Amino acid sequence: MGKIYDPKFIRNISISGAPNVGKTTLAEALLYTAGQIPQMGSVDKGTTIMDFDEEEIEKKMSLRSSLAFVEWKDIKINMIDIPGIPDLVAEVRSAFRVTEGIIFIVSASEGITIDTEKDWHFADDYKIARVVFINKMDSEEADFYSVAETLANKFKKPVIPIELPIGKGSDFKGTVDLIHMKAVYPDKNGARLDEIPSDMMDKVKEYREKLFDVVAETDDALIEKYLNGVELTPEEVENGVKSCTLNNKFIPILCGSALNNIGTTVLLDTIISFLPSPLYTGEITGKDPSHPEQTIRRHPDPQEPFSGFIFKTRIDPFAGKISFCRICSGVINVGDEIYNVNKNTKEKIAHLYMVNGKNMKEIQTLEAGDIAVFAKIDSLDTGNTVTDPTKPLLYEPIRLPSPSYFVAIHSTDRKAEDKLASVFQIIAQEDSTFHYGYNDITKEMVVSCIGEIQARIIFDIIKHKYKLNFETRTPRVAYKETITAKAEGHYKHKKQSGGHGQYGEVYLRVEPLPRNGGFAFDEEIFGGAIPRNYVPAIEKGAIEACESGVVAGYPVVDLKVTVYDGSYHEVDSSDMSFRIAGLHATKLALEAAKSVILEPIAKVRIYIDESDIGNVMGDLGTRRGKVIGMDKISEDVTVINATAPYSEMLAYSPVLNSLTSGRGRFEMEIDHYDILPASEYEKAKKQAELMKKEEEERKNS
Ligand SMILES: Nc1nc2c(ncn2[C@@H]2O[C@H](COP(=O)(O)OP(=O)(O)OP(=O)(O)O)[C@@H](O)[C@H]2O)c(=O)[nH]1
Ligand SMILES: [Mg+2]
Repeated sequence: MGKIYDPKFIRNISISGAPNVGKTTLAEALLYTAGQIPQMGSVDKGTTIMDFDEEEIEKKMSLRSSLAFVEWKDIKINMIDIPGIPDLVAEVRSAFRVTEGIIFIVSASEGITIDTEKDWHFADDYKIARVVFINKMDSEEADFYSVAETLANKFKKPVIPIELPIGKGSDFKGTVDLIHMKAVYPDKNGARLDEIPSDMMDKVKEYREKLFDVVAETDDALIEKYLNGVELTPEEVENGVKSCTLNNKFIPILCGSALNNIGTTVLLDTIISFLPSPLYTGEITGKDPSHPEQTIRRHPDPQEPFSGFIFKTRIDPFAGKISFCRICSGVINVGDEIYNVNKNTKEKIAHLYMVNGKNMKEIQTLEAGDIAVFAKIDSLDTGNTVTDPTKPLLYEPIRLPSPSYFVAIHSTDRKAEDKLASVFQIIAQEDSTFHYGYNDITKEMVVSCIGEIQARIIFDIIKHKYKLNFETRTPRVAYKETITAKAEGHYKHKKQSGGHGQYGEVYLRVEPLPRNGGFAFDEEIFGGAIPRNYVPAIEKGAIEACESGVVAGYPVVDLKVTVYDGSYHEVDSSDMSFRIAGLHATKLALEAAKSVILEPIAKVRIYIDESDIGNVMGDLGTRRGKVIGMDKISEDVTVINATAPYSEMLAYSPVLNSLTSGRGRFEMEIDHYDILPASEYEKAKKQAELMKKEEEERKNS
């Protein structure tokens, strides 16, 4: 049976930062320092707790978030190691959603990158307390002071060191604790305290002053003492740093080398002392599912009714579906029944686990503030709220950007194609930013996600793990056709071939409907020219005619077909005859009704720096984009709201990257259809021909 931790003895921490800065290695060092594992594994050898997936071991990088925990001075620290690849934004947002603190890792040799900034802004959005850990101090290119300076200047809140490195590169030995004024060296018992090297005293004085300036601000009594030149005590500084960090007003910088396990004991102490517990963060609000306008409040209190939030799903080849649940309130026990509020289903908890990477340990009970793991409960999906069946409430789902990268999937192997859909389903459960669907117009499977790197990772997994082969290409555009004028069509279907003949005559009218009007059908037949029972067959024929239009063969939409006259034969008329007459009469009417091609228009949101507005707007103009408005959503970020033809935006990702030096991102979704300019007709017709050819090849294969 696992130990049960009171919420005030829990810390939930995200380990975040740009790719390759050492997040997984740091998690490994923390697990080792806290005694959770007997020796440190290595990313390069594929032996870490957090990067356990075959593909991660092969690529030597994290591809999804992993959870593990340590106990440090009686406090349980749940750590989520987030992959650095910027496309995997769902991993960042889901981890931030369920952790009260972040260890932000920055490389001492590479400094801040655009990816660091993006995650930092997410953390600001979620208002999460954080500490910075400047890693890789053992690297020869390490430059702690320059990185610390950039951090201090880059962000609005004070970001100031609370420790300084002793040496760097191969001489990096330990750190100076600026609060307690001690040198801290790694030791077989964790850490050894010593006097500060005398040659560092100038730097120490300089940085202690920076720290004191901020800390003194927290308290009037401290300001007075400080201004009168009275030295603040270590306790006063510590309390000041603690209160500022807990309340996210100040961000302390620490440093070390994850690889050599230097700086980890101070980091663990900092996590438990300065980062908030679930109890500290307190109230969580949700909505009453029956009255969404009403807010329900829960607290990380074991006495309250159970509620939890599923923030992550993993599909394990052996254990099946694994659901990670942040317990927001109450207690969960094996044998309890829980209610999935999103799905309206009840589930019995047969097993409950705590996990360390891939290792799952069965437990009986967990309390509010902790992270529980359920296995094999199919109805649970990421973003679902689970509660005590008698006390439901709904927590807000994880806010995720819409996809901006689209790829069509092609396979010449029919069996592989069927299997692909089921593999996509698994992947979509694990990654909420991955979507897929079959487009009936373009006759292709289209996958959408945040970016090209994410797509490539997913495709590699499918090829290696599921052994499925397929090709990818830019998706086709789902053009449609419509009419721009009223017109009439007449067709008499008459055949005499032994026995019963075939007879049906139809007069009909087509007229345009407003955009999104779809297809409408009506009849105005007088005097029984066509018996009523044949009208549905005529409608069927008209619908069939609209499946492929007369300009390039795309489906025809936004029109009304009205049958107003015709004739029939007592013996030879049938549903089939009238269907054929309806089909041809409609085709003839479409020919006369000035048919045009429609193209999908996307609503686009482009997030950029103010300085890139000119470039981005100029480029949008060349893509037939129309700017609707602009919003400055923060000090650094401006959003351009625009519409643009979907076809022009399919390969926009790399363009935006180069226009904004990697800072920009965009989201889009198809909003409406508009008439395709004549200059683009050739493209649409060529695509239609290709589709036809491919369809024939498929039929013959
Ligand atoms: N010199 C040095 N190398 C380090 C240190 N920490 C990690 N590394 C190396 O940096 C590389 C990346 O380490 P990871 O721990 O996988 O980095 P990560 O941030 O988890 O990377 P992603 O999850 O893929 O974004 C590996 O080769 C590590 O051995 C460090 O403190 N010093
Ligand atoms: Mg990693």
